[in-house]
Formats: sequence, structure tokens, C-alpha cells
Amino acid sequence: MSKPILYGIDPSPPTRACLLTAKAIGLDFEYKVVNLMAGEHMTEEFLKKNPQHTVPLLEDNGEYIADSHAICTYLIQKYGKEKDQLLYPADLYQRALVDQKLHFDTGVLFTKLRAVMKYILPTPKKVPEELVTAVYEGFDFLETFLANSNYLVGNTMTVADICCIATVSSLVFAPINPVKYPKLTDWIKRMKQLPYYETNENGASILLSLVKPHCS
Ligand SMILES: N[C@@H](CCC(=O)N[C@@H](CS)C(=O)NCC(=O)O)C(=O)O
Repeated sequence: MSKPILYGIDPSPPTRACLLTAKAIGLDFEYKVVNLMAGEHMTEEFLKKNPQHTVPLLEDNGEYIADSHAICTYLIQKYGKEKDQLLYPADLYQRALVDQKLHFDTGVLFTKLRAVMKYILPTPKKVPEELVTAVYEGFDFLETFLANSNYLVGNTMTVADICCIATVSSLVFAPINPVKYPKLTDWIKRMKQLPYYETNENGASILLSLVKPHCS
């Protein structure tokens, strides 16, 4: 059986969510960089693998899975050891809560980032203030989710925390005031303490350095 292959690029938050998940479960995998700026995601070869032309994309035994959330939960269930199953709990209610936060990442957090990125790539322009302000709606929700727990679902880290931190660490061009967002601030610090957090760091800072100068 060949190693799973992850196609992606470090500045991409959903790619980083998959890289973090792979690290969390100690997965032996191959990482193939797809240079979006060079249009490598629009080639005939890549479009055959993923007609939606997005990264990340997972190739596992000749089969393909797109979307970071689908990839992360698949990797945990297929390759995670017993202890790793806590990342995507088997209990149906707990799992539904995790799924809800994964959809929150797609539908709320990442959507806000994508709206901003339209002003950055391919040619950077000033990002409208209301798009930066809109990020705080996402932060408000996160602060509420974290009101009574250390993680987004209870007191044990799940794949929801992994996916959301990959996006949140790319949204901090909207500065987080620790007085207004104490729970969110602590959660970010907690996630940064993961022994494999560096997997997220380089890509997040590249993305931030592209966006920040264009937000005022
Ligand atoms: N919901 C998807 C979003 C994937 C996505 O939009 N990826 C961006 C990079 S961050 C991309 O590939 N953009 C290229 C395109 O849409 O053509 C996921 O979680 O994987």
C-alpha cells in the first residue's frame, strides 16, 4: 500500500489543517506542493483529480478526497490510533457538535477570509474596512463557543480546533484584543503549545504578510 499523498500549499489554511491533523496522528504521508500562483491547480492533470480545483486534495490508493474537513476526519478514522479517535469522537452527539464547528469553519470563518483574499490575489488592493470588521463576527462566535470549555467542543481537543486554528491564525490581520476576547486569546495560546504547531506557523505568517499591509 502506498503512502497517502496530500496536495496543497502552506499559506492555504485548509492545507495547514490537514498538515496539522497528519502530524497529530503521526501519519506517514507525502506532501506535494501545488503552486496556486503558477496555476498548477488549473492544469488538466489536477482538474482530473479535483474538478473543483481546490487544495488541499488527498490521494489515497488511487482515490481522491477534496475539502480539508472531509480529509481530516477521513485520516483520523482510517489512520488514527485508538487515542486519536478522540479527535473525532464516536459518540454521535459529540460528533455532531464537532461537525457543526467544522461547518462553522467552512461557512463562517473561511468565507470571511476568502472575501478578503479576493482583494489580495492576484493583485493586492486595499481591503474594504467592512470585510475586516466582519471577521469580528466570527471571533464573537468563537468567544461564545469557548465560554465554558477549553476547546471548541468540551475540554478535549478535536479536529474542530485544528481546522479552526488554521483559519483563525490567518484572520489575525483583524487584531484580537485579549480584554474583549479572553477565551479566544487563551484558546489560541493553548493551540500554539501543540508540539507540532510549527506546521501551521510558516504558512500562516506568509499569508498574514500578504494581507496585513492592505488592511487599515
Ligand atoms: N472548503 C475547502 C476550501 C478549499 C479552498 O478554497 N482552497 C483554496 C486555497 S486556500 C484554493 O484551492 N483556491 C483555488 C481555487 O479555488 O481555484 C477546504 O476546506 O478544503
